[in-house]
Amino acid sequence: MTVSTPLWMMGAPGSPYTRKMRAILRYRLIPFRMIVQGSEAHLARPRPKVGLLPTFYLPDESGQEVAVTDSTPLLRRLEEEFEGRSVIPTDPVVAFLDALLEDFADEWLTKAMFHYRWHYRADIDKAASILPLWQKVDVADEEVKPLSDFIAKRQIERLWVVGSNDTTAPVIESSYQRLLHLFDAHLQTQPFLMGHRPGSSDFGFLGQLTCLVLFDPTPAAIAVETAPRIYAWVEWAEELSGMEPKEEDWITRDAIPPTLRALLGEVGRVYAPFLLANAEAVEQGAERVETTIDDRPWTQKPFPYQAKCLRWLREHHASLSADDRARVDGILSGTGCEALFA
Ligand SMILES: N[C@@H](CCC(=O)N[C@@H](CS)C(=O)NCC(=O)O)C(=O)O
Repeated sequence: MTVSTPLWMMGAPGSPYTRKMRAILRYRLIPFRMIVQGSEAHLARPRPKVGLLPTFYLPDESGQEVAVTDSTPLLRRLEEEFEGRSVIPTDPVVAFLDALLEDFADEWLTKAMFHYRWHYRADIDKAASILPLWQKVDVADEEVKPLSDFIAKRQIERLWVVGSNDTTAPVIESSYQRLLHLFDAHLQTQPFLMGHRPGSSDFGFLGQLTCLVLFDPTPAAIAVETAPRIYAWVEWAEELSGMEPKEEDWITRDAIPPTLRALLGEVGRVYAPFLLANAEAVEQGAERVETTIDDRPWTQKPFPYQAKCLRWLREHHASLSADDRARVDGILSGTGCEALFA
């Protein structure tokens, strides 16, 4: 069913996936209307199966408006519905690397995002005081206070979902710091992960980094001190409506930048072992994921959605032609990511 514009989206500025999708709509010049959670416009619309931010309202096969979530399939549906300014690289080999890095941002970098927002006092206080005002700004202070307390309590209780705890904090924090360094090195030679035009992975990174680098004080201070270029990138890349992308702007399979392979090395170092241990725990119905990541202990509740992420990545890998798969495997060899597809 073709969608009509403007697209309607419910989201919030504090949500990394909202920022990811909003930046894609802006870059792709797709007209949209954004509404906030809890507003009249939101309450009048259908509810998704799982209430997540952002939620899009799109027609189903019969033309009926339904609520749809999950940025990864959503942005791919928009590719089918709207032509031009694609965020999926044309070469299937490059598109695979893009999908892998997008998944890493959505599912691993978000651990840092959620961890930093709800772990240290300064970040908790800032988020608790501002997040409720993003639902409605014209309210008296006494009305905000209970909402602040409610949101902070609920989110801190949910830290286990992403695997942030005292055991895993050092792994998450050092991965974030390495990532800043590696991404900064990459950006010194080209403006996007995917070359001179952005891919879905760029928007995945962007979404999480709007929180980490622009909003939450602890990770933002680290970024501004060690990688000011990334701060500049995030503010700039949120609004790419004026760019004129060309086919030759994508990186090519024959010249994968060493700095991109170094980033894939971070994916292999932390995210690959996590995905494998998590999928095994989910499969065995285990109470906990207990593994070693980056030579340090890792423990968290199993996360069924992320077992699906591994399955999707494997299906994508298997769907490549034999030639393309061999090229991908060659690029991933030695990064640690190859373990995902062994
Ligand atoms: N995989 C989803 C994740 C979306 C998601 O987890 N959104 C968060 C906020 S950024 C959420 O709505 N969490 C539940 C809640 O806050 O109630 C996507 O890519 O859109």
